[in-house]
Amino acid sequence: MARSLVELLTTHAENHPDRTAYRHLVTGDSDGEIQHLTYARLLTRSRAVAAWLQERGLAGSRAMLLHPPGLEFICAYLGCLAAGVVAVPAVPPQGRSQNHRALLRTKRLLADADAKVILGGREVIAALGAMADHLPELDGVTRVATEEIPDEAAGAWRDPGLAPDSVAFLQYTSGSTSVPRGVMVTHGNLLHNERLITERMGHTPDTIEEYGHELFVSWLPVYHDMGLIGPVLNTLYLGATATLFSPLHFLQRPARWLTAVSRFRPHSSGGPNFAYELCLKHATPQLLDQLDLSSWKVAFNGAEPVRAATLRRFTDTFAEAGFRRTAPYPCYGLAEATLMVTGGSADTPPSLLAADGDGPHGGEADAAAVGCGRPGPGLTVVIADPERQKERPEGGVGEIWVGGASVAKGYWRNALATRETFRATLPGRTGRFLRTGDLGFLRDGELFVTGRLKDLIVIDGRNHYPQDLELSAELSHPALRPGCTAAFAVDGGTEGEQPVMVAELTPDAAGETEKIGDLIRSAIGEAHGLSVRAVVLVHPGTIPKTSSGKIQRRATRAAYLDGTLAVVGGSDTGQTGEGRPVT
Ligand code: 1ZZ
Repeated sequence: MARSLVELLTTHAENHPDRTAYRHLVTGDSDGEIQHLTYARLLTRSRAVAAWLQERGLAGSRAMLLHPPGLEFICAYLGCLAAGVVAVPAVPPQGRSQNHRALLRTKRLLADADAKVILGGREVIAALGAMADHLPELDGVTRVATEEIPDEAAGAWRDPGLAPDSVAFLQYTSGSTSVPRGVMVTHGNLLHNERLITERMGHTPDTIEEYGHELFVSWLPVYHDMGLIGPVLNTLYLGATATLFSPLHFLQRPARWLTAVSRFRPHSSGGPNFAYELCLKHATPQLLDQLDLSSWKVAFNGAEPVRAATLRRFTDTFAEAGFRRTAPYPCYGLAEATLMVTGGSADTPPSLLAADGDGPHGGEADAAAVGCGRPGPGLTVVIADPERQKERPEGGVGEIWVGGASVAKGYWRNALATRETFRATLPGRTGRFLRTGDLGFLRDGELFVTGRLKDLIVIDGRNHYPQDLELSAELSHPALRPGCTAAFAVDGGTEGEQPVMVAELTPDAAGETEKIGDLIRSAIGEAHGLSVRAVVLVHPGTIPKTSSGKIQRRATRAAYLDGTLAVVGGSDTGQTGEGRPVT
């Protein structure tokens, strides 16, 4: 049995060198320019990158990857793995408005990962070169555009002798600039999770053959676990073919996703719930007429709460284009467990459970809880009472804990956070558990995710750390008290979660509340790309804190929803009664 994805790549390149591993839709359009990467090319390119790293004595160190969406990223990522270098995928700084934020994040990650080399696309490497004088963080960090490493370098590659326990890459939990946490994913974790995805999604050898190896179509970002471990690496694991395009091209025209599925006829494709909503917004009779979605067997939906209403509307709308009733595939996972924890079945429709526990009926079906499937082989999911570290009985809501071979090794250079998150124990159970910080319950072995214990805010499938939003808000005006802002999300129905900012003002700022509210709104818009549902300005000392001075976001949220916050000013765009106007 293969001990790493690197070994598997070698086997595939020997067995079917000319098969396309990945195609990249350069413009996002299925009838536009398409780049192809065969298994043989992928092996050569990844070995060239690997040998280049090995020659510079970088084995064992970290390499940051800053590539735009495309095939070069995959060659570089596998090049790191083949060199025994720990890959650190990151979002490349691009686009003017994003530059400042992206650069700040790049600098923080570079320092936290202690990366010795940056591999990137030509443009990113050139841009970093131009800024190098002002970026002391780049001192001593080698930079290279991977396109420029010649094929001939591949000959010098040496097998690094990868062990299942060695770290393959660091998955930085997306978005956090203030508290970067790199999840250490080992080669063993990767193989285990790929086996699990394969089993849960029904990617059997017969199915892959039947589909002519067309396994995935994906626009998901590859620096995020769902895009990377999912479509990109599951394709590699199975020696199949995936069609990829940029998330920006999807966001510009969501119909491109459906058109690509229709054209390339993959078995599996998916994204967060918001992506299905976006498609619904753009579904026109002309589009429906052109589509044939009948190949699509697994339409996976995860990374944020899965909504029964979205599944129903999507299935009803696209049935006309051949979309199967059994295709919606809710699933749950997180970077700390490599990727997938639970998933449905490829051949059955999702389970819906009405609030009274009797299954959905009539018009209430849209409000039903959606089952996220069962744990894959080799994983155990238990529901724990987080206060008492005890297992909850079947059906009881508690924190989702996960044990098994997909659970990552810990957080990079953060022993405290590793102990708190990865080393939980339960009476009567052997082994250590990962505390996910998510809430849910089990029913007949199926997981239902009901909420979140941790403060993470998930909007349009992107994770935002409240600390980051709070810092951006506080910096927008001097009258905002440092460390006295709370960011949290409220439920906006099919709009998904929406952020609310509560901020304490110094007493002398009372006359300026409207201006300050607007500044916070635009700071969050510019720095995080989020549209704030409500800004609530309050007197000093209003925001509840722990005895050690930590912001109590959940308590602040509860007070906001109850209407018990003493408000000085602000603005509210909430359309429902939930966030009442505050000015
Ligand atoms: P991340 C081809 N969350 O988002 C294979 N699922 O990781 C695809 N909340 O660490 C397989 N309901 O960034 C897909 N169903 O965030 C595998 O996101 C399953 O709060 C999807 O702690 C994996 C998504 C990976 C991902 C993790 C956090 C979780 C949770 C939230 C994920 C969710 C969900 C509600 C779900």
